[in-house]
Amino acid sequence: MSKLIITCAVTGSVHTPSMSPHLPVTPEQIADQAIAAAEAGAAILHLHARDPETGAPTPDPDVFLRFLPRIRDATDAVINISTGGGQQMSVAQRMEAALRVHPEMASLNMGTMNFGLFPALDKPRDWQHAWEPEFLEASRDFVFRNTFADIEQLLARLGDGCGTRFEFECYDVGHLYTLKHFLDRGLVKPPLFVQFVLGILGGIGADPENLLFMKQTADRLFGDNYTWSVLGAGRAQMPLVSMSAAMGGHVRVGLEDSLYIERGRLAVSNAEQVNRIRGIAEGLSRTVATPAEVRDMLCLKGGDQLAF
Ligand code: KMH
Ligand code: ZN
Repeated sequence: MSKLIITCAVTGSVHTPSMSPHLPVTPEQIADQAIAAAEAGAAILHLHARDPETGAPTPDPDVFLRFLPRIRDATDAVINISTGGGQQMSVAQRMEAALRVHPEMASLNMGTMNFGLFPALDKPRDWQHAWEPEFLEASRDFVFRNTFADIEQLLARLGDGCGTRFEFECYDVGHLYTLKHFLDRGLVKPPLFVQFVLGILGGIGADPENLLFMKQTADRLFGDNYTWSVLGAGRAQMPLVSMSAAMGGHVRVGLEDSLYIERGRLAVSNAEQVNRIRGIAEGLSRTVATPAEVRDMLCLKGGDQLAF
């Protein structure tokens, strides 16, 4: 089995500050937690930004630039900027930060879909900010837009234009076929780094059988041209990433994907989740890949090629 790539998705745009006191929100908190996650073994840091005052997701490149230099200077980790952004952001806004900083990696979401966060409203909470329940409720009518034209634009402007390579986020089997379409057209180049995303309401469910099906389908479509990683949303996180580690895949953890370390216990940090999967993987005789090894495995341009 190859060395294990651990991606840590540090804050995201799914959870809101009232759900966990440990969710990093300010540039300082995002940088501190990202650096600690890298020290724990995360070779790739998948990053979103939040408004430092309210904790609401923001696409503002200036906010990204309040934490990116600190992370770059303190770690060798691969910086991966989200182009999925969050609800209430246009596709143009979602790509702004990545186009500004020319990261080694960026996420690329492989299809338009529903993305339901509103079940989180079922749990009664004291909301710190009025925007939080409104944001979750709005997801009932939210379309997560990733059309063929959007994907083509990102591949051209960010991939060809900035030398960025992609974390192809596939939330269902159809997204794998869309990726294959772009491979056949020569618009994406191997080795592909495919993130199987399980457990989002609107995408494929977080069942082990579905992971096997995604993997079997990707094997058929991509053969030796790809490497794969898994993220499980919410309580599915640790079981599914453990399954991936056992099967020879790579893993993504982080508070973007789950706020918990185990049933009923909030993770106190991103690094805690990185340490947990690292221990599980090492118990399975998987060795964790360094950022340099990841650059080699995924053909990345190098951490000295960033535009900041
Ligand atoms: N929140 C994840 C399920 C992105 O940033 O491009 C998906 C994600 C999207 O990471
Ligand atoms: Zn993300």
